[in-house]
Amino acid sequence: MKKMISGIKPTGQLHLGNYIGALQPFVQSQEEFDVNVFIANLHCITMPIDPEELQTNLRDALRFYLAVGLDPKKSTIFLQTDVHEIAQLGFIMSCLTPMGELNRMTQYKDKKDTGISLSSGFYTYPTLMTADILIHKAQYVPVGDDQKQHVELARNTAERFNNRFGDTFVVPEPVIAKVGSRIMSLSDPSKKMSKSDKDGEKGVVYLKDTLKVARKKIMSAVTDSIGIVQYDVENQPGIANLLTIYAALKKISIPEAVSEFKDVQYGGFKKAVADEVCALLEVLQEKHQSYDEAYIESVLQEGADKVRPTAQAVLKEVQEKLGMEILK
Ligand code: AQP
Repeated sequence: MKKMISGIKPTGQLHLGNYIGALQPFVQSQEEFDVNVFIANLHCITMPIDPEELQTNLRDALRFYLAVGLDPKKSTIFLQTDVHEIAQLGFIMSCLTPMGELNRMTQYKDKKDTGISLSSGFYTYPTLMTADILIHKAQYVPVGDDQKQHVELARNTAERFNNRFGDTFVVPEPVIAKVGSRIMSLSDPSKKMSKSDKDGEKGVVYLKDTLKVARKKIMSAVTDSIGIVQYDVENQPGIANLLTIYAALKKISIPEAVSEFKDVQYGGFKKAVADEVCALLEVLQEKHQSYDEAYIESVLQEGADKVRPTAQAVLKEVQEKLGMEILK
């Protein structure tokens, strides 16, 4: 069975973009692939955090992993820091990655351009992500559109290592959802829906939003004055985004979604999107409440125990090839 690896960094509450771009594809893959998903708590601390908030966000993320349908009997779920080998391989990967490549990373450039003070951990996080992926020898990495460049970096590093030190890593491929790989902000559809969006009160539907709040956000989503529900990203980005959300949740194609709303006005269309989103949130929130602490901990324990042997073997293989080991 081919392997998949992916993670989410709960720097804030998970949102509809995370669900459509990442969580839903993970769940759809678990019948066909050996799916491994982790909670990227090291990546979380690349930006300033509040420890209490982080605790809540980590636990919520895990509950949502389970609530969306990730089944610990089929998939492996673990916390990044429970597998120490990942951080160690991360340091090795940072030594094998030219700074020029990190300087080209769009996420880094975008954050740098905001003028906020960035940690060196934020700058090197794509090299940790390289380790996150390569340590599992996974073939596929399901990600949203924004993370594709980081998977390319992992591919480059794997190829470079294999050429220089002999065949070691599987060169992974990004898997991007056909519909919904980039859900946009509801208040500014030129921007990605993002946890760190300062306009989260309007632009981001969080999986924990009350149904009333979520519905209000969808009904107030920025649209245009054209008045026809059609998929035109350039001239009607808000409507295109709502169509994408609707199609992704209903698991239909964009043309199918468009044809459902051919003669419908924006108000009616938004209501239909809000109904879909609220139906999803209602189910997820109910399940989210239903897991007790002991169960949550057992899922993480089993996940880390399952992943660790491969991680240890790969790290050892890499260190041996680099001539770093003494004890056999
Ligand atoms: N808007 C989105 N549409 C589709 N997919 C998305 N993803 C994130 N936002 C969208 C995908 O979700 C997975 C987990 O992402 P992440 O939380 O680890 O990091 P991120 O991509 O940096 O997400 P955010 O919300 O934008 O976080 P902040 O604001 O903290 O930087 C990934 O597969 C991602 O592509």
